[in-house]
Amino acid sequence: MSGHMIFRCRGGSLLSIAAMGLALVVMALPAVAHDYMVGKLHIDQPWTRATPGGAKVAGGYVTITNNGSESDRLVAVRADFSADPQLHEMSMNDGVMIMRPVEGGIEIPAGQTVELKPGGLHIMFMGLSEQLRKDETRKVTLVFEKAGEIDLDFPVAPIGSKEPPMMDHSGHGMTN
Ligand SMILES: [Cu+2]
Repeated sequence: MSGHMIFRCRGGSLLSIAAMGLALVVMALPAVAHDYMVGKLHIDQPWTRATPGGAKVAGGYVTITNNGSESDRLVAVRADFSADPQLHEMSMNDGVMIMRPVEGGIEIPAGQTVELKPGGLHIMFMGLSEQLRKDETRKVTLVFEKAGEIDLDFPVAPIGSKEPPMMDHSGHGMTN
């Protein structure tokens, strides 16, 4: 009986050590949030890409998961730095890949994840009013039909990136 108690006690200690380790790992992560919740939607890893000087467009990317039981729809995007943010899809036209605005917004079906990424569905920031430089961050508002609006931080990846920028900016600001 007492042996059983000791076993449980040890188990408890191990668990709390593991929990402390996890807390340390969480604390070591950079403070920049890269995932968000709005209503039943989980929004992960928004990012955009640096632009050459004078460029008038930039892409925007984000992953949206609908944990609800009803379909929702990304209907609009707003951003201070873009006169006309649009939602685009890629499609083949006479053997050539083209992009065009998505009619009626992008559906986020119940229980599914929709990824906006280079070469697929994406946000297109038209009419840029300023250059986007790597390591900067831009505020962007996504508007959903049911879940409503949410403001996100879009970190800026280097020109030509196919993937989100590294989130760890430790030391950033000390060297440049
Ligand atoms: Cu586009």
